[in-house]
Amino acid sequence: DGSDGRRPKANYAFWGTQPVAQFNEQPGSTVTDGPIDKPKTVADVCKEPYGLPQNFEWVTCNIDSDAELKEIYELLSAHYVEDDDNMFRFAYSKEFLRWALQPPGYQQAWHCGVRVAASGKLVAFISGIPATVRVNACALKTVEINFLCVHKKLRHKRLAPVLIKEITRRVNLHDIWQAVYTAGVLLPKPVAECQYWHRSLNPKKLIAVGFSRLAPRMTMARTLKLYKLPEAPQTPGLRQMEDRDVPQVTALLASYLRHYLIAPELSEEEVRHWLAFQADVIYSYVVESPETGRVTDLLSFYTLPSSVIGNDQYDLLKAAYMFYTVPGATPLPQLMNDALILAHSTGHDVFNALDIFENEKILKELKFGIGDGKLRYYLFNWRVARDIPASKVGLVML
Ligand code: NHW
Repeated sequence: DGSDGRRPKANYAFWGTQPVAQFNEQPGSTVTDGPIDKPKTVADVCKEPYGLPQNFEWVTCNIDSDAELKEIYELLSAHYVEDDDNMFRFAYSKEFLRWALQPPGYQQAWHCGVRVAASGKLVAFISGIPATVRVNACALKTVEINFLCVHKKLRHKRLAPVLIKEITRRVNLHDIWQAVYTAGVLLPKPVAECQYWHRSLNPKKLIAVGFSRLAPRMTMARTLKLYKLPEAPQTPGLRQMEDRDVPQVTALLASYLRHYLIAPELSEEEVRHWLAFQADVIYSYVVESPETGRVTDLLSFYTLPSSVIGNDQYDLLKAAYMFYTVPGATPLPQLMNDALILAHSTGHDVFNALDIFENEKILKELKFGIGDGKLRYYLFNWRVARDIPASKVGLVML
């Protein structure tokens, strides 16, 4: 679309009209954090859905219905995010989508699809979930927008702006005026820019599918040895998180996330939802002190496989992504090493992490290699006085 992904495009026909920070804003002209639009009320919000091109219609998807969940799953499996070389495509599982789309307080109206009227085929989707996100000193009632997807045959027809405006309308009807989202692409204007890092767990498969290459002067045998991990975690007292841990984990997370400039504020109910162990979706562990019985640390990662496009040996790459991890009594490198061990022993091929939290300092020693993908964080209708460095980002989006 004219953007090399590193430099802004000359013109953003849609984003130039939206209440988001623009690239051409004078540096230093922004004094304080605050909304971009003039204040509005629910009464100001249009009660009718946006117009769609002929032959298309809006649908509110019911995630509880296996059939409707399957339609979203199939749309995303075939048409969602691919890497720059089109070798891999995110393959969120149905169980994962249910977890991601139904946190406490979720609104069905924010699971928004577009169908072809005649056939009923689902051809586009966008979602929002409620979240309280603190940005600097302000706790914002927001939605997190995710899973924006348009069928490949309907690309570049300006359908995405219609989806974005419609979800905005549906969210505004609930008196919510701010949103948070992440994307690999460069849009006006990131609040933070983060870097992906990857740690090989199953180097042989990663090389076979073209995810990584044998390093110069390295044999396969030496590579396997380099990345080899113990069978079991090393931290005494580390175990799967259980429901009874929720109050302590909520407090532990809250006190940790205070150190970051953008971070969620999570209720006990939300912690219960986001961190309940669910194999192949979300893996969560705590360290329980053998002396006091108190929970001192948290470690978690989620499973997001990618389809391997056009490889006849493998069709799925199983990736683990770092979620919320809190070093309390255990040093972060040790906790993260246990995360690698657990991700490996649960069948993941690679462990991905961003340079957010304190990760930057420890990724190299844990044998992560820098990726070629960036992830940008964006705020809708909220201006910040200063960009946030990756090391001050404390929010993970799925
Ligand atoms: S990022 C993943 C987005 N999805 C994918 O990459 C899947 C594969 N690609 C597609 O399906 C996580 C299409 O290419 C999409 C664009 C649908 C991406 N975010 O319809 P047109 C999220 O889900 C702009 C925002 O012709 P298309 C976060 C683009 O710059 N905008 O393009 C989602 C251009 O605008 P411009 C994006 O290729 C956050 C316009 O779309 C974008 O057929 C959404 C072109 O539209 C992206 N990832 O469809 C915002 N990619 O100004 C939420 C492209 O440059 C905002 N564009 O002319 C908050 C709303 C709630 C507020 C509540 C208060």
